[in-house]
Amino acid sequence: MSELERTFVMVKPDGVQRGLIGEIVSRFEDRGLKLVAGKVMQIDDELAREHYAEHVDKPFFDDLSSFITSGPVFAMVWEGQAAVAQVRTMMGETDPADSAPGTIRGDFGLDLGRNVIHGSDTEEGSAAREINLFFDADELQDYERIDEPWLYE
Ligand code: D4T
Repeated sequence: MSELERTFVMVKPDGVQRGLIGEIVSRFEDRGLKLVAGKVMQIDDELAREHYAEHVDKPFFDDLSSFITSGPVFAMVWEGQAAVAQVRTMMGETDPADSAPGTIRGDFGLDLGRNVIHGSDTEEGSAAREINLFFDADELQDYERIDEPWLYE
């Protein structure tokens, strides 16, 4: 087994309203990833600006900020081998219209501005930054899944 990673994942307000939390959690659980934190929460304007700092000056930022603060999200941390990249692959492309069937956005989305889920990108430090932004250290659980010997060589 190579090193385990943690990644930040969030069901966005559209996914929460459409009742997709359970389906999305099931996909990651079935894959063998381990849920180490999760909470329903509301993102305020300040957190939206921090989380989407790279997009603050983009023309779509105001719509993006209104959307992400429009209702509760389900924030999570998932752990597993190459978890950051595996979650990104399972999510599909940023635009659901470009996402393959079988991916979360390819199965549940049609529009770029309603793309159901967020997952940390693979850039070094992104996942750790986002986990720290949304969770306190004592909200993250360390434990073993009973099937770990059957998930990893
Ligand atoms: P997030 O961060 O939401 O998981 O999406 P990605 O990591 O896949 O994509 P991103 O950071 O490039 O975009 C963030 C968010 O902004 C919306 N968006 C993006 C938009 O509304 N219009 C646009 O032109 C772009 C590029 C969708 C996702």
